[in-house]
Amino acid sequence: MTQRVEHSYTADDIQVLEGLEAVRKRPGMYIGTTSLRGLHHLVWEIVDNAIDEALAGYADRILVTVDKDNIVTVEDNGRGMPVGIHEKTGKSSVETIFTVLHAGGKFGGGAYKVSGGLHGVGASVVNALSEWLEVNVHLNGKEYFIRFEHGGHAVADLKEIGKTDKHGSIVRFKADPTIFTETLVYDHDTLRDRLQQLAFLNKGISITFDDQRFEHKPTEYLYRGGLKEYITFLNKTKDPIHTDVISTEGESDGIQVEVALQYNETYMPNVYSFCNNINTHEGGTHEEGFRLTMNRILNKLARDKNYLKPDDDNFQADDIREGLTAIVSVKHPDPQYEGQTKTRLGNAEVKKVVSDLFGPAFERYLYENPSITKIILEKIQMAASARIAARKAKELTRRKGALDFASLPGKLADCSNRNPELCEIYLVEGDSAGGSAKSGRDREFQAILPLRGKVINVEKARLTKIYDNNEIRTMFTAFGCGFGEELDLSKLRYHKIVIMTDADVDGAHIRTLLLTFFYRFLRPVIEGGYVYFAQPPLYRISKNKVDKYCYSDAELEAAKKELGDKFSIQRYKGLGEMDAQQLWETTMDPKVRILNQVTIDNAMEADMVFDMLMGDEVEPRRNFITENAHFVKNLDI
Ligand code: TTJ
Repeated sequence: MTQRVEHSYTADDIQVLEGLEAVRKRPGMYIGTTSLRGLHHLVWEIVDNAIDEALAGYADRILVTVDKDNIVTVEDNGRGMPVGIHEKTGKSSVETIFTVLHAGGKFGGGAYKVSGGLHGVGASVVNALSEWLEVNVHLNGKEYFIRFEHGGHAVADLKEIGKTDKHGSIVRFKADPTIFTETLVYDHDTLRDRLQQLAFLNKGISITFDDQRFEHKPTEYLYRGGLKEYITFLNKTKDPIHTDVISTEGESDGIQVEVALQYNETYMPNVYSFCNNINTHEGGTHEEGFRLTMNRILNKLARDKNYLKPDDDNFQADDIREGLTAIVSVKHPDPQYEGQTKTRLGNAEVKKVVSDLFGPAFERYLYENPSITKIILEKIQMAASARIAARKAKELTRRKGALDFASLPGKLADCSNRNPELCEIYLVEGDSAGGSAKSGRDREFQAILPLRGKVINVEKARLTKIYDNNEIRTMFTAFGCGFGEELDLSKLRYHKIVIMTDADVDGAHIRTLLLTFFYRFLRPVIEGGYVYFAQPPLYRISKNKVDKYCYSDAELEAAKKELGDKFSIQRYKGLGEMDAQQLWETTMDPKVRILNQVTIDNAMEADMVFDMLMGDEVEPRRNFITENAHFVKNLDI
């Protein structure tokens, strides 16, 4: 469908060029950043167009390829982009799609654009930021081709290049190195995870990922069960307490709603929401509609079935969420996003639509499945009693002054400086390494907290037990910033919290247990960039009484070459093998040490990693621990 417009051909043509120039001048305005994340945006924008064609009902297969030179190809088996001359520009419609900002939506053929990407900014942005981009269209028995170079300029008009019996669109592009100066190398896991997620969120669409930089075969993601399969996937490492995934879908006022949920044995809620395939991290009206409906129906049932006595207060939202894995996904023709990161859905009407579609279906399911209802209500009842007990325990803890600094157990060797910006606290595995760290540190600004034994797995323990745990309490007290809803970052006593563990599997395990704890109780502390991993050396290589420490195998190899013959190598297995002086010189001295800052780019991803780590499956955990670098980005040396 084209639109009638009154611009003249020439005027529009100028506007076109200005448009793409503007994108190249200020890429950040269109893709947020030109870092790795921005690079991936290019892929998502193109993929979203293919998803739209599939959601419109014309395509069911999408193939995404990354070749050895990081050239990306996205192919769908849809109708094929329109090839006729576009009234407004006088150029082919394909060329118009890739050279006019915001042109995408006008080719939707009546179907609205639902997928996320750059919120519809369009394929032209990708073209503008590519060294070159090529499009092949298979349509009505013919194949067409066009190529753009140097930031979006068509080399020639769209041209018929042969016959075909296929239909669909193929886009290939090479990101422009003068724009993406940081890196042109796509991250395999980022692409894979998002493509898999898109397949979960859009049931029946086959999405194949072919990463030719690696030796493995292409992977096809195809989920006919959609969100139901997504929930099963999320609960894979946990024990569900009922076998069915409860799900519903429907449409009202042009808004599509899908909900799926299942309770598991754990105590942690995992509720995710999406609008138009975008993860709405900050929630919004769809999540509210879901939560209120859950609360209303489960409280009503609990009263009817006498789980709540007439005098009892209603179950709280937190009781109902314990161990709940749920996904709410809506598709909306005109989404309004709010919040700090524009990931909260604001459309007020969505709350009622979700509630009207999900409520009756959920209620019917529970009435038809009384045994499952019983399991769920018993779990919620347990959560409520645990909450009441935990509140008492917390009050008691507070009354005893356990969170006051004065009551700190003797284990913490604090620093003398009181300016949090300058202060660091080392969480050290084991008493012996703790001892070395205490002697080796600069006590002016470095505090040491030795951790005894295994850190409690907060995913697997009830709140009472967590609050009762000595290491946890000492950490809360030492950090000083409180936790959960009462967390106040301005009270954080150290702006660097450094996790220092052995460079072995046990050390990695302790690290992940600590991260889980931070993630669940002190997330803003991670988000604020205050958490780091220390990196002890793996080797010491010595020659003529001169020592050199190596932090990786590559460094060791380089050092061997440099030193020529006759040297001795010591491999460090644990922090305990180093004396205080060595520990300072290699791992704690700000002048030489390597600190890896912990980041959470994507809360959901991190959460799933935690689930995997904390779950009972040994194999994925071992794999993760060996590749652990995922979490962290190398920061200051
Ligand atoms: C629009 O209405 C007429 C028939 O084609 C419709 C359309 O836009 N189809 C379409 C676009 N299919 N696939 C695309 C597409 C695919 C990729 C990979 C990238 C882009 C920018 C568009």
